[in-house]
Amino acid sequence: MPADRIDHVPYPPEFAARYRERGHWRGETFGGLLREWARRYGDRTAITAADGTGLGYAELDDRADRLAAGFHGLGVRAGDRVVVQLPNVPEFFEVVFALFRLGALPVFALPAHRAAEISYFCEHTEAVAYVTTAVHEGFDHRELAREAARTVRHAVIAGEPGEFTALSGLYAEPRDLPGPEPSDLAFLQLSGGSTGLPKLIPRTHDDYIYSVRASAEICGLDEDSVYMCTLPAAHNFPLSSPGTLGTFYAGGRVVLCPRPDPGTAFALIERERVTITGVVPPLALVWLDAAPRTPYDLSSLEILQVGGAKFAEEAARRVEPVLKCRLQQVFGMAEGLVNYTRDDDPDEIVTTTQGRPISPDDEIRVVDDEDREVPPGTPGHLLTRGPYTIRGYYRAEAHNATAFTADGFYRTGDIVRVTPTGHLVVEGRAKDQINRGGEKIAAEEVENVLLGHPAVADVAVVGIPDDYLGERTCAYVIPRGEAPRAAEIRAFVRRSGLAAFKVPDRVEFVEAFPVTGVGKISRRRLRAALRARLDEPGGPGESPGGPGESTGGPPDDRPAEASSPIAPGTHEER
Ligand code: OOB
Repeated sequence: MPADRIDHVPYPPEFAARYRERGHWRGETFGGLLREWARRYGDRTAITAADGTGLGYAELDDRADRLAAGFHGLGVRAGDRVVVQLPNVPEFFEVVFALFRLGALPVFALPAHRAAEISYFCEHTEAVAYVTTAVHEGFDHRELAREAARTVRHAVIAGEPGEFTALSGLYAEPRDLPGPEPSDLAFLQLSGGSTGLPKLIPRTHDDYIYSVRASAEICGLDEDSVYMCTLPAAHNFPLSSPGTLGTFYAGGRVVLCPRPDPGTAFALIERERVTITGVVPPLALVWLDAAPRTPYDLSSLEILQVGGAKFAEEAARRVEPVLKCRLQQVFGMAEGLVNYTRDDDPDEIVTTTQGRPISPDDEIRVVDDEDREVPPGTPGHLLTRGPYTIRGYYRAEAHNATAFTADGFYRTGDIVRVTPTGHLVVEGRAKDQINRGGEKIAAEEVENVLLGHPAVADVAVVGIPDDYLGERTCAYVIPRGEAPRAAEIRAFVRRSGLAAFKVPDRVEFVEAFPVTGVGKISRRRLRAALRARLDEPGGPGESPGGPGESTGGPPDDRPAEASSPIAPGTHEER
């Protein structure tokens, strides 16, 4: 197998043995778990859709079986990849569990992804099928299906199928299917990425089930828990921290929230007596603003989880008094490691730290630029290894050589410090990724698109500080000849088929980049130099090229269109 075709870098046998010995890995699969939940929880409601329709555990189990048979009938087999792009609807879980049962691997696309991302996932994983919805938030996903159909054998549509296969027609007579092993891959999750092409994260049944079970325990979920899935269901945070899967594990009920705006979300919290949900920081800010004058009764809410990006301490302090519920900070990553503040942590810890790891077997190293451990309490690069953290990305051998240490630690790209209590505080980031309110954008991916514009001689995309989103994106462009309009630059990114959240919020035209030296300068250094400029007094408002260096292209500071993969619609609230 060529080096870049390695699907899964397995856990070394001595680690796997240890994780089994300690009871973390219990030899379970998601397909098997659903069967057990159906036996144990039977007719109890597993999922309540936005329209109030309920789906019981036994029913979910049965529908997953029927759908597994249907996918099998289409020729989908164990190990095959299937790109799944569904919004927060019950079918998401039916499809995903059907694929788990077959041993086929869902590739978790987000509803905001567009042709560029979807085509890439289909091609890179050599997917056999693409499952999506007909129309979502005004966008016709069958257009994406038309593109995907060039590489996948089947496009399956929830809703009006057009020329494609209708999901509703796939439910067939259940049949006996062998199913995967616990150590097999369960699915491919998406990485926020810091390089040109998004990376895929291979997770096994063993490792993911451990993180789900332990998360459910840490968050105190039980049969009375009502978890509202507010963020897109496919994202790691609402999927497993403890998320929908953790809620199923505990026998609770999942409520699917179609949009996260306070009007929709608060109404559902009242109607369904929601006890716990998870949001990204900008959404928490919107909810904090709206809560004091909402007509809805939010008193059932016991825990508000906030994660995906740094939650400002000042906002963190407002959660309990305003929403009358406990705050839980969650610092996690689809690659594995998840940290939570705990119920019995003092308020000061809950508001000022991003929590501590799930597992006693999560290994944390904080190092300097030369990989030497820094003294306790000093900020440094966070490296981690453990029972649910991957050892390598999917088919990305060259990238894996730098993303992991020789002894298997994942380089998170986050700068953290560890408090004397063992909690982590996220101090910054050392990766070329922009965290736009929880939405992750690889600078290089957007730059590569912009370099294809005829009027762009060079470009660097960086995050600029923003009170609401934490960061917004700014493309610094050296024009070729006369500077085009900023709106044209943004429209170009949109037309390229990238998700709308990757469209730069702001475009600045400069004559030169603020770096010294001759020859080709690495883009990484360039971005670092631009970021350093932004941190100087004067901040982001100043031209990074310094006085006189900006060509002062047409001022255009309108934000990108309202969209977000993990907090859709939050922009409309402001
Ligand atoms: C979650 O997962 P991803 O894969 O979208 O992003 C991971 C990255 C982290 O490496 C870090 O840079 C950032 O997102 N991040 C945070 C954070 N939570 C995530 N930075 C500061 N403070 C936090 N609380 O975002 C994710 C996965 C599972 C649970 C929660 C979040």
